[in-house]
Amino acid sequence: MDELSALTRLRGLEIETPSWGYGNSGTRFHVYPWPGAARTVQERLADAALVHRLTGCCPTVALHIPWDAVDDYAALAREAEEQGLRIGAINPNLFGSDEYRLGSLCHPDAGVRARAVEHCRECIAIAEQTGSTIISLWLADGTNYPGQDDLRTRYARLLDGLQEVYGSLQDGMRLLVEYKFFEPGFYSTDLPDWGTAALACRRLGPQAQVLVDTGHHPQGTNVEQIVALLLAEGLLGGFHFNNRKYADDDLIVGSIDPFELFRIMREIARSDGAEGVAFMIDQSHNIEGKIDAMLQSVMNIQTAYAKALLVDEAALAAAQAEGDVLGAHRILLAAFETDVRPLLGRLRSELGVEEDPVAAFRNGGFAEALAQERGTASVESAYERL
Ligand code: LRH
Ligand code: MN
Repeated sequence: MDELSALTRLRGLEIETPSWGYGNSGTRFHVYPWPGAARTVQERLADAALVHRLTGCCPTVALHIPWDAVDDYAALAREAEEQGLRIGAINPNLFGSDEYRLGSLCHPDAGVRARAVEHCRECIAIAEQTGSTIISLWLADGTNYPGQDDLRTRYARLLDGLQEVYGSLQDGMRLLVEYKFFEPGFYSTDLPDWGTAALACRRLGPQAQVLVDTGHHPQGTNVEQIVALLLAEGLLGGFHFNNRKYADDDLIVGSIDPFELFRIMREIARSDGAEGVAFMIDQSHNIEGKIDAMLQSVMNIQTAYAKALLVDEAALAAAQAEGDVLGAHRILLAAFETDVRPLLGRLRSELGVEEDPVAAFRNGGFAEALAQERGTASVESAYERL
């Protein structure tokens, strides 16, 4: 499409940032505290609001419960609003307590399953108070050894549990079902792939859709083909954007394979029916600054989308129809190799933000001010808690 139409589409791209991406997160080996990193939900909201002020396209922040638990969620939503932000997806946490050792919705014990459903219902009630319309559900459920549990029985528990959660959704709310092929389950995972998530969503109903976390696939997976299929089926609810070289590395989106991100965003750019797809980031920044990492992530998504919007679709369709294999591929490459910085510069000047939000952050003294104000909070890693 032409630049003007691309600009219109780019103006409509809103990216949700994760509250947990602003805090000190690390690996099981160590958590390297970052000076000025957010320590409370209020500081995480303030950082998300800063990212929105510097990009003009991140008006919502996702919460994770209980990491972001407060007494008054309506008040929290008002605090966010005062900073030009809205509360976005509510993420239940069905992996962070001892009783989930053998799973949550798929746990052998009915009492644990019931409490897991209850936690999801609490998150639905929170969404009502924050005005959120998305419940974003990922299950760590799985097994570590063959024979540990019955795979078909766990699948039946999964469907029953999801059905109970789905039944508690309010009108206008969506349940996004996130899959992941392994970890922390190292033999089986109860929601391992797009197929299982899609089957479950079809059984649940129209308010259930699949969430594609770009780091949750086996090596070599054609993620854009999964996206194309889910779009065709009306089952693509949203993304958790990040990048990886090996496993679920949760690195800055587009930092390892920008061509893959371009191919994914092209499936969005070329298709109608992408309305309602939630573009959310899900990353943990272990050794780098949190806010400029988030800003770079937003820029990488905008860059991939801008390039994808510039694909000459008519010429591509003609080359594909003629079976001109290399010709078709080169048309895609031409868009990917287009320098879209001038186009994004126009977008950002229209949005009233700096041409380079990362430079604006770094040259604006924000990091120093936050480090001054908040200091450096150290966090123990899993191993260090031993
Ligand atoms: C699981 C996951 C999920 C979250 C968590 C922070 O790997 O992608 O989306 O709840 O990361
Ligand atoms: Mn995720």
